[in-house]
Amino acid sequence: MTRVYLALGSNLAEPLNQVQAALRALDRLPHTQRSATSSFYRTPPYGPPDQPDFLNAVVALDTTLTPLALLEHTQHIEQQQGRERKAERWGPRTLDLDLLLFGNLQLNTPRLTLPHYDMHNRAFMLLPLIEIAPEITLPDGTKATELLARLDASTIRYW
Ligand code: 5RY
Ligand code: CA
Ligand code: CA
Ligand code: CA
Repeated sequence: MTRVYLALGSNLAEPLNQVQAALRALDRLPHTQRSATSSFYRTPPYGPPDQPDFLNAVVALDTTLTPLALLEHTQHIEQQQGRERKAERWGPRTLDLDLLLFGNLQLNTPRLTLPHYDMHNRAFMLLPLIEIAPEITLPDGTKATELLARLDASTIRYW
């Protein structure tokens, strides 16, 4: 059984509904239990500007699925919720599910990088992660709280 942390993001088509639907879909995954869910946060868009604020959250899952099997399931949930592949990278989306941590696994493949390649720069991932796992460390031993302390989280509010 592996503890997994999954980030949720939405900034289209009623983000609260999107994220609640995603939680129900995650609860239907085989061989997987949702063990914690962060608060829902309203965060300004990073990357391309001129898009709506995001709803961001993080959930903890306990699973016996493999990383790639879990990735397949999360991508299927994104597709079920109308995720569109647009030409513009990092445009607004109905639902984005990102694997942050999969136990202490480090993995670098074309399909999947673990830990998430940019989580150390993203307060909208670290703040909800720390809410549900205050003591969490990355596989390299770095504390998530140390990473967040270097970032500006002052623009993050509750949804
Ligand atoms: C930067 C560039 C692209 C940061 C930077 C992305 C979300 C990024 C987002 C989200 C919020 C994206 C990826 N420098 N902003 N921007 N929440 N996803 N607030 O989930 F994150 S696109
Ligand atoms: Ca289940
Ligand atoms: Ca993302
Ligand atoms: Ca993604």
